Amino acid sequence: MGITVFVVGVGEESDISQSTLETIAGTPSRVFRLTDHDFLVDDQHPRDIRETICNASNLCDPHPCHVNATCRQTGGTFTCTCNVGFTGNGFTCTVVQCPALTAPTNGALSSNRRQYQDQVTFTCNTGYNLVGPTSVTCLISGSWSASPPTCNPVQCPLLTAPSNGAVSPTGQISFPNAVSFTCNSGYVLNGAASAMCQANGQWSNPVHTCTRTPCPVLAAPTNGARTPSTGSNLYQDQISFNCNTGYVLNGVSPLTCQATGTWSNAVPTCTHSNLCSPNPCQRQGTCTVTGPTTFTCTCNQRYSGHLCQYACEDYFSSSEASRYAVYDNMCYWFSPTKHRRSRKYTKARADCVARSSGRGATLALIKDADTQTFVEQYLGTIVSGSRRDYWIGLDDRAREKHFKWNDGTALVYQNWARRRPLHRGKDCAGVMASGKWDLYKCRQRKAYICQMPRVW
Ligand SMILES: [Ca+2]
Repeated sequence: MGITVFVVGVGEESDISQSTLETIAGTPSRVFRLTDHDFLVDDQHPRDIRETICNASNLCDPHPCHVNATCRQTGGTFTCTCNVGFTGNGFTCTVVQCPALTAPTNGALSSNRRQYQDQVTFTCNTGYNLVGPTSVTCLISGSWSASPPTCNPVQCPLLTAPSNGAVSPTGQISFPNAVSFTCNSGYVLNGAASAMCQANGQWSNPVHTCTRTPCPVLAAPTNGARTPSTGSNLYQDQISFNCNTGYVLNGVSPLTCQATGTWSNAVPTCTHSNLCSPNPCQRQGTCTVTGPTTFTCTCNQRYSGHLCQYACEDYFSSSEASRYAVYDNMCYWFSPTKHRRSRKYTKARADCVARSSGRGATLALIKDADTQTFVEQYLGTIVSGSRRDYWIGLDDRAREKHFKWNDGTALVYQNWARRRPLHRGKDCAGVMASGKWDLYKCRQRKAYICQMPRVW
């Protein structure tokens, strides 16, 4: 139910302006300015006012409300209500507005409109995906129907680093970023060094492979060969070289293909060897070249040493040279059996030592059955007829019945002719023609067997 208000003011005409009165009344037709009291009492005017206001058939015509408001008459009154989309008291209505929108980063808005029922749509730039609502509407409440979306960059598939290489940076990469491919030292990349994550979510280049750095192909040296004969020229490969017989290798072998793509050294050369000319081997030994600076001598029997420089006969005069034999890399010399060449035990031992010029000669040491067999066999070839005994390097002069070999070692292997040697005044051992041992007085004169190292 509307309320009709009447106001009567008395005062100077300048106290209140016509426009203020019209604002209060809502329309000029309801404002009446009277000049004096008589007007109010006697005149037709009051009756006109009452009829105009109270008997009006349509209070909403002319429209007394705001242009964006609706007037409703109820009995003798009317009400003003702002239209939908406007807010106010009906005499003053302002439009409903939502907050201003800004375009999402890497995207755009369809318009900047933001009044009630306005719809704004969003789009994202190429390479960006819209996450959220594609459009929002301004509600009667003055808020948008939803939060605006964001534009997220398109992501490319995860990349796996190539074998023997790396991809950088790692992890999820999105448009419009790029990655670079590198290979470990010694490897080269086959293809592009980088790839970009494109707007369509695809990489601009595939991941390439890292293969071993190649070195130049090497040929075999003249008068030589390489192993392997072909190929094998990638990082860490090795090639070895050798020369034909009679040639020596000058340089390094094998060569290794390095990370830099170069060989560790120059290819070696094969040059004719002169190591065996003139023949460095003595006593007609055979010379064979075995390397750039090495050769070997193959010695004729009886000679030894790397130049065949050693011979048992060197210990002896030419007339005695036939009385030696070689066994187990030792020279054995059997002294002549003539009486004048016989020696007492100590003299015989001293003669052996003197012959070897300090090279460690002794009387023969027969420490095992094999050496015994050798001695027996040799005695069999040079002894005939009458019995001959030879001193060997065994005695118990230091302590009775405690035999020691000339080199200080104790007696282990034994080959005595008797079950127990007869010790009565006898301290020095000898070997009989039969090969069996016996014990003699050391001052007796006998032939003797010396042993000297074959090589020194
Ligand atoms: Ca004794």
